Amino acid sequence: MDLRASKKDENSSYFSEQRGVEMKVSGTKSGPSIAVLIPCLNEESTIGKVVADFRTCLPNADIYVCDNGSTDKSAEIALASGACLLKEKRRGKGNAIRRMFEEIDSDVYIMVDGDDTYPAEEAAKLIQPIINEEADMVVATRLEHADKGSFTASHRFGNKLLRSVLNLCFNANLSDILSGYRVMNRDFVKTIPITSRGFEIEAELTLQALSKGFVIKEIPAEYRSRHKGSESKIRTFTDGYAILMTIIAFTRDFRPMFFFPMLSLLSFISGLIPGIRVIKAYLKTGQVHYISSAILAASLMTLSIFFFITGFFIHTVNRRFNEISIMLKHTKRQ
Ligand SMILES: Nc1nc2c(ncn2[C@@H]2O[C@H](COP(=O)(O)OP(=O)(O)OP(=O)(O)O)[C@@H](O)[C@H]2O)c(=O)[nH]1
Ligand SMILES: [Mg+2]
Repeated sequence: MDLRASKKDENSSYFSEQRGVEMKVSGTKSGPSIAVLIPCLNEESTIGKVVADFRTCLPNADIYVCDNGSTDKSAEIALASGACLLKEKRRGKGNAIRRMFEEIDSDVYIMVDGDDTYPAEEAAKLIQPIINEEADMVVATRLEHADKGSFTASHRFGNKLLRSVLNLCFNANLSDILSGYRVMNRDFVKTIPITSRGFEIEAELTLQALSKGFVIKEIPAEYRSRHKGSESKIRTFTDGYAILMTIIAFTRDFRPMFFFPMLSLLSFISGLIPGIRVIKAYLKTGQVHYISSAILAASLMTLSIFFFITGFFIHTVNRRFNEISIMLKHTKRQ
């Protein structure tokens, strides 16, 4: 479905009335079409500037704002600034991004926050690796060029912790897994099944890319502090926990030969602790003493074997799925 040229359908909540601004059809003469996707919740103080900045820096791009529940004037300001507005019933940033991925048709997708923390001027350099087909997703990494005050101490710590867990689980070396400023190609956007509802979306995009073999390129970019009076929507612990659970779920499903042997090892060591004295007593006396310790140790050892075997099963199932998806791609191309 192509939202570049016209209103989607009669029942759609997509608004094309742009108050005097004609909707542009990008990618006709001068190369690939570009869509800027902006999730927005109560950002009336900045959304107009973000849309205007992207219109200046990328005059041929189509700009979309997805609002799902703003109680301020964000939606009106976005429309007045020349953006196309999508309304989404389900709350959460992840739902807003998924809606835009589903509905918008383009060659290149830029995802950026509506709080004016990411400069539009950096977009040109972020797009290049996608245009040159060097990467499927370019991530603007913030930690090198972050303004003082743009990260709270807890956010910086959480960022590093989650990044380290993800890098360990996926044998990766990424420096920012939670950046909201990304450029993606059509193949990536249209083939990954997004399931995140909230702030796990950025981590999920990275995890989807890693688990499906898409190429990620990181480029350092400036990260500014929020404007005075505008409020962060992220809840450090609740959202941090949801992101951690997303990383763990992806590791379980896509790195089973790392996840399950780890559980197996943990179970084995836990079984060894009560088991040692049972074995020692048995070697001394030839009889099984400490019955409860023996039962506990045997159960944990059995669990350890069970985890190990589960890893193999899931690995085999994944292999078959990989083969099927490669075969489907081949069939599509023919
Ligand atoms: N549509 C939509 N957008 C959201 C929702 N929650 C947050 N956003 C937008 O997502 C972007 C990022 O949210 P922020 O609150 O800035 O989160 P953050 O950038 O991770 O955190 P800060 O560093 O504190 O700014 C902003 O443009 C928000 O308006 C939501 O439920 N729906
Ligand atoms: Mg922000």
